[in-house]
Amino acid sequence: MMSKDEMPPSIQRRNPRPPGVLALVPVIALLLAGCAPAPVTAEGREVKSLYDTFMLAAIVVFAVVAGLITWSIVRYRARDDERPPARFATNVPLEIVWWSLPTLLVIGLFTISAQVLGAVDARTPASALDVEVQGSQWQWTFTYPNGVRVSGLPQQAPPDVVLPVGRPIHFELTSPDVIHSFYVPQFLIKRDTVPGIANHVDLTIDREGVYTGQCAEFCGLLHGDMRFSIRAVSAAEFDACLSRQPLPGS
Ligand SMILES: [Cu+2]
Repeated sequence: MMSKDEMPPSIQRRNPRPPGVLALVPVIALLLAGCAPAPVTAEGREVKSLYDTFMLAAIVVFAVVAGLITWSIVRYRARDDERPPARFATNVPLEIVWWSLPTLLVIGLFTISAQVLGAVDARTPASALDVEVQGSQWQWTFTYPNGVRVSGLPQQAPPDVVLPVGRPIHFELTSPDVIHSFYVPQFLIKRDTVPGIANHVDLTIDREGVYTGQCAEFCGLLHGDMRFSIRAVSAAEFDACLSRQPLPGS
């Protein structure tokens, strides 16, 4: 057989040493975790914290498992000058460890997930601003407590909904036709509008800005046009907007 030094350079270049792919995995995972948009609601921050916790747990588990596998391969590789390593059928203490650690990890992740889910799904106090949100083919209609509506039309400028920061908002979600999904990436929460069911999501926006939303459930021909934007303003500016008729953007 031809040794590597005897190979033509072109062949040597086609067989490079394998890169440290395993070392890149945690880096890629961290970069992907950074893809989640920065949350702008109190509830979104809890969701982001949950994402980060899961990512951290996954990195630790990967490092431990890959590290033990690598150590076992190197430490117990076959050597000509050694007898084969001892073989065991069972090892009760070790089995208890590798059964209990993943079980405790799963229970812990389940517990904090249930806590975050409960907090995100909680109804806000009676002082919340009630906003009705109707998703229909293919537009969104937002109705304020005073009856003012902000509505969009397909293939036209999306509706611009003005909302206050620092005040709980109760979104009542409905649909007259098919399932749509109310989704603003910076909120980190998505909720369906389902015909015949009054769904809801309660949020407190804590940063002023304009946040683009989009229907996230394929609902037919012009699904892609079901966009909207939420303009979060100070409470004083919101009250001033609400007292004007019609609202900006309506
Ligand atoms: Cu849709």
